[in-house]
Amino acid sequence: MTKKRVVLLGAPGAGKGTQARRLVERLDVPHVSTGDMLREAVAKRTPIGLEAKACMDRGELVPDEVVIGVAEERLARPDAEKGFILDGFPRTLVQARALDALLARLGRPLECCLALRIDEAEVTRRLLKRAELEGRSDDNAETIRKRLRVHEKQTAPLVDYYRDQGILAEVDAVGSVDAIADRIEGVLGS
Ligand code: B4P
Repeated sequence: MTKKRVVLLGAPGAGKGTQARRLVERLDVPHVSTGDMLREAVAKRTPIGLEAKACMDRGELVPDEVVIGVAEERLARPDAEKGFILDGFPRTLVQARALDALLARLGRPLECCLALRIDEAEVTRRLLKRAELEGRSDDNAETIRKRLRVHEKQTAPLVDYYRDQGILAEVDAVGSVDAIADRIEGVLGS
């Protein structure tokens, strides 16, 4: 049976958003991207957006309590009962534990953490290319370096966290978008 309660883990630019958009179409579950939700809050100048903007522009993580609130509110909505693709959340151990506690309360535990494996040179190349195409304020050489350091320190340890839970699947995230989507499909469908 296909797994439908999934976390996508990976460095900035690993392709979490790209693969999540494919998966939600195929599985007919909501795409829960904390990055997208925070960017929307920034665009609307909400209090959360104003707090998040400075952190995002510096390449730092937005405070746990802010992001946890945003993610919990989204996951508690009825459409997430059939499953969800979490993209960019959790990013710290505190967030991972809060997510586990929420899903335990809802009686819908995670089924899979997909870790996208990719090296720094390739993600830097992708993000600099995205900077040319989309002009995102956190896609510049200095901020990308900072985001990669933050990822290594605060997010990479989640691989062990989910390995210990027995739900980790590592996927090679280099190659065409289609090839990577096929690898992910193989993992989730098994
Ligand atoms: P995110 O929006 O999550 O962004 P990301 O990590 O940069 O990107 P992603 O991995 O999704 O890459 P994408 O598919 O777009 O986070 C932004 C910021 O928000 C964070 O730095 C932080 O400040 C804040 N934030 C978000 N969540 C948070 C949390 N939980 N806690 C605290 N703070 C949080 O791919 C990148 C590029 O590569 C694209 O241009 C794409 O077209 C290209 N690409 C994708 N796949 C490719 C492939 N196979 N080959 C070539 N190019 C590819």
